Amino acid sequence: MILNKLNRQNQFRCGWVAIMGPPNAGKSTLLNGCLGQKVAIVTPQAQTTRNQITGILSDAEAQVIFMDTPGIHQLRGKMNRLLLQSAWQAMDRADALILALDGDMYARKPEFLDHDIRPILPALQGEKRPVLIVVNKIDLLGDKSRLLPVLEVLHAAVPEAEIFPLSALTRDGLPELLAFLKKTLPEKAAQFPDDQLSTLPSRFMAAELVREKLFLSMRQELPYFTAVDIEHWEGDPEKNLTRIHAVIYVGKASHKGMVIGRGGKNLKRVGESARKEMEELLGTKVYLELWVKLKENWPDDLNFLHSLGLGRSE
Ligand SMILES: Nc1nc2c(ncn2[C@@H]2O[C@H](COP(=O)(O)OP(=O)(O)OP(=O)(O)O)[C@@H](O)[C@H]2O)c(=O)[nH]1
Ligand SMILES: [Mg+2]
Repeated sequence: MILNKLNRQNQFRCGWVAIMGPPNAGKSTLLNGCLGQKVAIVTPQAQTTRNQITGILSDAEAQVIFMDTPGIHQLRGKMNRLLLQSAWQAMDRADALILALDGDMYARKPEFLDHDIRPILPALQGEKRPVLIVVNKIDLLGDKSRLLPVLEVLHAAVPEAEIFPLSALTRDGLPELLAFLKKTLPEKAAQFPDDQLSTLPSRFMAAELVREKLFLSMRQELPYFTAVDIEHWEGDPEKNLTRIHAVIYVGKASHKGMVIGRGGKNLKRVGESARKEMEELLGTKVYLELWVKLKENWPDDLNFLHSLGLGRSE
């Protein structure tokens, strides 16, 4: 009997965890923080993530397969529909759910909280699976007591949820979240080898890095109207080199010059910083060529969006 109980306690646990929430809450930062490595791109602009991004955390006790998702919002258009679709698909297959929220913002502007959680709340209320609410960015809060009204509203809205105030960026509070999460996952054998960090191909990650650098180099709305695809990928093991040709698609002719920048300056900057991170990712030297191409109104072209993997889930 005692032995039986001990065995049960030592059972390996494995499951899928969807990280959902409004745009810019820090979902991708939370994924990277949990893994201790960068898998998802992060920028200060909302609506950075466009795909379901898996990140796998394995240790001796459990394997947690996180799914980072696009922010849930109420915007229209074909692309936004696909973004929402992949967020809801992640929720469907998850064993546990994380709702990530920007705690700092709601402490300052409580009136936004209701608006931002409204599209997600009905899906969480009465949920049988474990629900964890991450109240993120607490490192930005001087006076932590300002969070109390936010926590009260959240507790009243989803009483069965476990609430974790934390900072995904500094990782303060992450160990508690992970410990709780692991305990709640189903008893099951690992689904992936323990050294696998993601299910995403390097090709996709390389394209994402270019997109991240575009977001970071252009502060306006423009990056929303860019997409990146890898046209050519060739490894040269003898030279320990990877040759990558990436295409940056813009939806309007006027955007082309803005991406390229005066004298090609912006494109060069994007290329240099993306290349450096690709070298870290691949462990080889990278020769990166970037092209900017016009594809009129690509955010409304469903075939093109599908070819970028939008709306697809693991
Ligand atoms: N200070 C602080 N900033 C954070 C924290 N978490 C995320 N951020 C910042 O918030 C911004 C958005 O972070 P992301 O991780 O891209 O947010 P997201 O929810 O994935 O956003 P979308 O993919 O656009 O929906 C970035 O500038 C992050 O550096 C945190 O704990 N503390
Ligand atoms: Mg994101």
